[in-house]
Amino acid sequence: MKRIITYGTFDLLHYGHINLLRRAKQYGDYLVVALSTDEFNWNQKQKKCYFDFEKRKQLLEAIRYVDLVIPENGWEQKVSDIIEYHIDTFVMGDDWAGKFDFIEEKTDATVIYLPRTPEISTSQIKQDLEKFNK
Ligand code: C2G
Repeated sequence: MKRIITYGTFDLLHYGHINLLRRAKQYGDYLVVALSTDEFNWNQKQKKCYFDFEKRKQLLEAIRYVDLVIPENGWEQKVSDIIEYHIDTFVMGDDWAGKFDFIEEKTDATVIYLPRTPEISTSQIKQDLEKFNK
């Protein structure tokens, strides 16, 4: 069984996230999503989520490509996650290109960066909604 992992906030879940998850799943049979906790988002990513962790987790668990959702509590857990969950492939959108190459030195996992879906983002949705409601 080929196992994949990816990380993210996935707030205001949109088709860009789904595109990433669908393509990530193509690298194997079992996709683990490490979902950023509310504390991690706020303390380390300066992101205030619209949906809290439990709601974002519920949404991700409803996606056919996702097999397991685990919490992402910090930047440093990736290597131990990959070992603990016997991950073969680590996948991220290419806005992270190069940032996680160290994983290939520290684990047997392959690192893949996939092109982002260009025109959509959570911040874009929030900006558009503000405009619509003016
Ligand atoms: N993504 C994408 N296309 C978009 C928006 C997002 O492919 N239009 C991808 C991102 O590249 C990322 C994943 O979807 O791989 C989740 O995006 P975010 O929720 O914004 O995740 P991020 O804040 O980048 O957190 O430790 C890593 C971090 O947790 C990643």
